[in-house]
Amino acid sequence: RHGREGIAIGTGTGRHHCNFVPRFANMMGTPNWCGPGTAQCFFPRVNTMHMTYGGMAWSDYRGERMPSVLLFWGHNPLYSSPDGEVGFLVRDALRTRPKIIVVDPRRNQLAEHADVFLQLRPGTDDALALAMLNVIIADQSYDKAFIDRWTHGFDRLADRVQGCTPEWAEPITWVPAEKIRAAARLWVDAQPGGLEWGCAIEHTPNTIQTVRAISLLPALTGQIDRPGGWCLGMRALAPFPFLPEVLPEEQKAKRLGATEFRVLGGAGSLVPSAHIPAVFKSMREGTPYRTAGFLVFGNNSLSTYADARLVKESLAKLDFMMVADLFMTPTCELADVVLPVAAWPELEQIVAMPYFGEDVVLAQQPGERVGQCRADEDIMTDLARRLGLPHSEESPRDVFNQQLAPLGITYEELARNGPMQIPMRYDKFHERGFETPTGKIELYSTRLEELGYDPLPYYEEPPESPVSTPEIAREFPYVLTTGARLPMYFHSEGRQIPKLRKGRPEPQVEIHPDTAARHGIAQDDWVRIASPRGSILQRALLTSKILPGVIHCQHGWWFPERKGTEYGIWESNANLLTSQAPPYDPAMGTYQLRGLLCRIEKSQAPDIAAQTDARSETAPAQ
Ligand SMILES: Nc1nc2c(c(=O)[nH]1)N[C@H]1C(S)=C(S)[C@@H](COP(=O)(O)OP(=O)(O)OC[C@H]3O[C@@H](n4cnc5c(=O)[nH]c(N)nc54)[C@H](O)[C@@H]3O)O[C@H]1N2
Ligand SMILES: Nc1nc2c(c(=O)[nH]1)N[C@H]1C(S)=C(S)[C@@H](COP(=O)(O)OP(=O)(O)OC[C@H]3O[C@@H](n4cnc5c(=O)[nH]c(N)nc54)[C@H](O)[C@@H]3O)O[C@H]1N2
Ligand SMILES: [Mo]
Repeated sequence: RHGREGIAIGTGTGRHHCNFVPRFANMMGTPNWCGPGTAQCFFPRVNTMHMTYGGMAWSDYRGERMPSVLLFWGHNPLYSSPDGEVGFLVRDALRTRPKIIVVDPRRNQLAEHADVFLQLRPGTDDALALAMLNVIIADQSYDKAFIDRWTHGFDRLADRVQGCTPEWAEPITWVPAEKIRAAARLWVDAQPGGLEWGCAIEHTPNTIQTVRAISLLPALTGQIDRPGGWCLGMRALAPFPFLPEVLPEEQKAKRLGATEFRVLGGAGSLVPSAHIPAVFKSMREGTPYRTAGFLVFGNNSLSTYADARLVKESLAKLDFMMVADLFMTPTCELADVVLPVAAWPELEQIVAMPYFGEDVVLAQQPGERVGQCRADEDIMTDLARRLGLPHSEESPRDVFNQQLAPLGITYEELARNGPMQIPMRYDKFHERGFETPTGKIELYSTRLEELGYDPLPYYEEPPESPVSTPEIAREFPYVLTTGARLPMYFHSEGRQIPKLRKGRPEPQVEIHPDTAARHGIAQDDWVRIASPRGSILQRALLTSKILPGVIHCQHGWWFPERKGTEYGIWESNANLLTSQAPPYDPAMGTYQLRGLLCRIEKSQAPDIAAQTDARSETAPAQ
């Protein structure tokens, strides 16, 4: 009734089936697949790197030598282990005692060992990166031969960052100018170096330019695709068959938000997706057309999208909602149909690391499967077959074999033979250049220019901050960051597992002891954290590891043990403090999850008994 575009396909992050979701959307004929990570996680790095370097680059931990310096930027792979540079490789690298630079508002365990620790105000990473570029260019310590031969637009970059001195950046970032200089010089002097960056730089409305600025630091030292440097992957697999070619042009043109955010949903994107706020608006308001159905494969929407109340209001307007998940979540409770899925050890898949690099490939094989659960890939395949969609004759196994074709091996053979490690080759760009329009590393991005965006990185103050909104800051004086990862939980997943829950039974907010004292807050007190949008309760964790002007609260909290259908999702959920409203990153459509404003006060404990009684009548049969 509402056209194919009236069905949105949702997903979460980092699970086996994530690539199958945009593939399924293309087969369905809907341009609108989305997830809380498409504009906020990894895709900004992937798309930026393809425009700048022609592919993803990774620190060289498996080659001829380890890096001599590691730059950890808003990233703690020892806990988070994401996107392919898995934590144990980082641990191996750390054992060889490289120099360490850490950029983080919190002194995390990497920062404890750092040679230079840049403790910055959340959301100002762009200014800091520009200042480091400024130092290297002013010092003339860059690799001139490499720059001349293999990069495009150096002079224009030099012009752009000329005024971005460490003294300029100090009041913006709260990092002393001398430390910025020291970091830039250590980065150059200790080469070869690896860059490790995380999603903190993708949680602001200046995401693309922040990622761009940081990505240029390795280019200036020329240790690209060299032993111990920042290396392009071996790309052992054929590109995943997302099937963009089966989505008709007139359907592509209907992708929500794609005309405006062309690095998210248009020509600048490797895997184009819809703009989240536009999808929810289409559910709520029916503009520019109505999204009436939502098929969700593994996402707790009420937890991980910004502005959880608006998300609920939007989902309530749907005609039909399906959620496939491992657990009954608050989001599943809103669905018409819930499909129980198989967990990763219950199914077969290809694991290739690092993502978009593929130096190691293995066949993950299922153990036992419990109950009636099915793999997401099988659910999508069966739906496609019932609907007679294009390519539905291909099984997940067929897709794996297509991916493995360049290796001359089938899934069965790979499963039998064990993991394949593709030996590292260096200087791969000497053969064909970099896969960018100029064949060089584009310090000046001709792709961004062509798409109508600034081809050079710039600083932009976060839209809600002590600087840009001093009137809000009078009432909400602290800078808020959310969601630094915990080892025992994956986002909102895992709180029903007692062994994991024991490690962090309750949500915690990190506050500097001096700040806490000012509000009469003691360790383990309940604290009300309020932003201009709402407030939540978490318990105080007093720590001098966080800047006194910064508050960090955990994300992903709900309480599976509570009766009733909402499981306390409105109590401690960080995304009651965030917003889906503009401004967004002009290219990627990213909204703000870190670097907002908040205030804190001591609170009573939450009244759980009252909640339970009020809702127990509507409790589902478990
Ligand atoms: N155990 C576990 N592992 C996970 C996840 C999980 O939930 N649990 N999630 C997965 C996913 S999807 C992702 S994206 C990755 C994320 O993992 P990472 O990229 O490592 O990111 P985070 O752990 O979110 O944050 C890393 C650091 O960023 C800092 N930070 C906060 N705000 C800012 C800021 O404004 N600027 C800078 N420079 N730093 C800031 C935090 O203090 C923290 O120390 O982890 C993945 N792995
Ligand atoms: N405030 C704030 N919000 C954030 C972040 C933050 O740092 N701060 N981080 C953002 C980032 S980087 C990301 S990537 C997103 C992550 O957001 P999501 O990936 O949506 O995270 P979850 O809420 O854990 O939702 C995933 C759901 O998938 C289920 N699941 C697990 N495995 C499978 C499976 O194999 N199949 C299916 N069908 N379901 C499965 C889990 O039980 C869980 O309910 O959150 C974003 N939201
Ligand atoms: Mo993420």
